[in-house]
Amino acid sequence: MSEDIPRQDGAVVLVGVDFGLPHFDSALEELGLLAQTAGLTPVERLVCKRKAPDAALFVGSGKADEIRELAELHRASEVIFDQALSPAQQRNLERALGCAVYDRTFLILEIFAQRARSHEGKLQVELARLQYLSTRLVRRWSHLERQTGGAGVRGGPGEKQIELDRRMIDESIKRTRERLAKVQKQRSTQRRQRERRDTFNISLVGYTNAGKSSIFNALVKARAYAADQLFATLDTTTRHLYLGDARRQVSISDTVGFIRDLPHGLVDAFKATLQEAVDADLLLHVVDASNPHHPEQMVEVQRVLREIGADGIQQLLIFNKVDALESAQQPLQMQDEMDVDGVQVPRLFVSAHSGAGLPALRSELARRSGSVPAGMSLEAGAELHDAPG
Ligand SMILES: Nc1nc2c(ncn2[C@@H]2O[C@H](COP(=O)(O)OP(=O)(O)OP(=O)(O)O)[C@@H](O)[C@H]2O)c(=O)[nH]1
Ligand SMILES: [Mg+2]
Repeated sequence: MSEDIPRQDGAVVLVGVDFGLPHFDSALEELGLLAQTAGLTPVERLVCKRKAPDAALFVGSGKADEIRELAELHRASEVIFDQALSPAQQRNLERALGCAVYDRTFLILEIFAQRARSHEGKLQVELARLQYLSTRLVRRWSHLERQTGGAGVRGGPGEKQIELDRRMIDESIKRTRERLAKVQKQRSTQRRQRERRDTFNISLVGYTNAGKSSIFNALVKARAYAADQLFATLDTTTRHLYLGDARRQVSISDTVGFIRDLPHGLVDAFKATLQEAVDADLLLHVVDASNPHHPEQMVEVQRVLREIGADGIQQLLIFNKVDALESAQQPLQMQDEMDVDGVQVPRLFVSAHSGAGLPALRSELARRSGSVPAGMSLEAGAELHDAPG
């Protein structure tokens, strides 16, 4: 029986099902990066095509057999699907495959849980995780029992157990929400105390791994954590940005990255963290120009910006990592404009690594914030100020 096969902890088989959607990642590259970021080791990747998901198993039963054999062959402890599975599909698959089965949503939640540092971040992730789990009444939440002092009975998911579990999880959700509301209230008071009106606020936003933290570091000469991992940054960091003879204070914030199919609960939970972006005077939308999927990534970022209500803020597109482009792909001009949802958005090409384009970015920021307008009148700078009051 498959249960008897010794499994290698952390070895995972990745599965992607191509339903003919344009963003299908046939190499499962992003899922592989997500798995690695969560500390897992992908040992095999398998993709298949289907018209629609099977209601019970997501894939066909023949494919499920194939996945089970692959998982046994590699002694994988888990199989991870690139798409969201329904709770029933997840349960059925675990039975059919003889090992733990997770989906992309769970993986993203796991990473956020590992990464969260601030009190608020931890609460936000916990809330999103509880909401995800509340629909999946399975045996995965021993941590909850520990927290609440234990509801005791393990054993099969009988009605009674499920009832207990449901109540426990609902109570945890309620408690977490209350704690979060308290923290967020304190935070908004602090924010109001900070004199924002005279400060020009810039926020870096973009797909995860685009290079936001690297650009932030290069601009403010700080050392925010930048790494070849997804979601290296979870908490918003804000610093003053010195742009020559500033007439006006400029602040810049590095924020959490976005990703395709960001679990809904997470977008919700991170709204407070992303508040810096919503309140910004200018968004620097950082794009990894060297990633062949960057057009889809940009669409996703625009979608999340709409969702958090930041789509009306003026943007600068920052096409980063030009050093990694082949010579045939190098931009002809380092500054131009690009059509984004029917709007012409100014675009700058830069490299946080080589420093190319950064002086131009700094002067563009200075110009927009009204801080170093060599030859620019005070009045022109003043136009950019928030309306008083
Ligand atoms: N070649 C090249 N790599 C870069 C450049 N800028 C950043 N990187 C690399 O891209 C990876 C991601 O950089 P980060 O700055 O952590 O990206 P981020 O957007 O902050 O990512 P998250 O916080 O995870 O959302 C790191 O391995 C960086 O070294 C660049 O200009 N050129
Ligand atoms: Mg970052």
